[in-house]
Amino acid sequence: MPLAMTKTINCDVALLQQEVEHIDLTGKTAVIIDILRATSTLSTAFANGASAVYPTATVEEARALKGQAPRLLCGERGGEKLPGFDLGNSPREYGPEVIAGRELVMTTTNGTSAIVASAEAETVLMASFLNLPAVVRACRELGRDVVVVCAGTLRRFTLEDAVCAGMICRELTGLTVEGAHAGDGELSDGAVTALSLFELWQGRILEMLQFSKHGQRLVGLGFGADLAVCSQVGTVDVLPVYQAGVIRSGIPA
Ligand code: 3SL
Ligand code: MG
Repeated sequence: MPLAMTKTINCDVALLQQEVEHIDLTGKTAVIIDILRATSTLSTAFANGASAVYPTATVEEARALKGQAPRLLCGERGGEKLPGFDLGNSPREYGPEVIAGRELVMTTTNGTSAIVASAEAETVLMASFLNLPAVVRACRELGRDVVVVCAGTLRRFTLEDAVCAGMICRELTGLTVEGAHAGDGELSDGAVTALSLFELWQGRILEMLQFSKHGQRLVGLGFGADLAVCSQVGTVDVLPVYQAGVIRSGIPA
């Protein structure tokens, strides 16, 4: 549907997940982003046939949930797989031979806590570059105001989440920084900041991930190949949705 025919959507961006406690998410669509690497890994897991993912903020909660069913225990702390876990947080571990038809419990340092913290929104979607077009399409169809929540890293701003947030704002509203306040939809200062960073790195997503602090850290940990995977735009058509403690693919009817 052309943008002109859609309802006006206001876009807000929380550049850090800790901002969420100051934002009223009631009646809105929340879009959670942790490009490196939780939401990129979630997009991959659903594209490869995961049936459900239970995100938890803590390792203890994850271990308790794993005990309730034959689920794969997944996630990381400090970027590394935890002792006794089945999988870490690299999208390259989530192939169809491992994931198809399985339920997962997942805990990551920043991504899963951002998901849980946004639960009061009307709809909570998980976005990465990989599934960005599917998320934008869903936001348009839902027609509600959007709050994009950047997970950040250990309460600090991260470049990669903000650039993806800016790309979502651009795709959703069609607005540029120059004309940010000239359109129908309202953009918050967070959204304009994200849009500026997207304009700076547009067409250079892999380069941006390699430039980012967390990208460099992952390279140091031996996960450099994950950057190329996470930099791809629109390669999977999945829509992970968080509701009542579990993420499933697609908005429930
Ligand atoms: O913080 C997170 O949620 C993770 O995605 C971080 S890491 O890329 O696995 O280090
Ligand atoms: Mg991150």
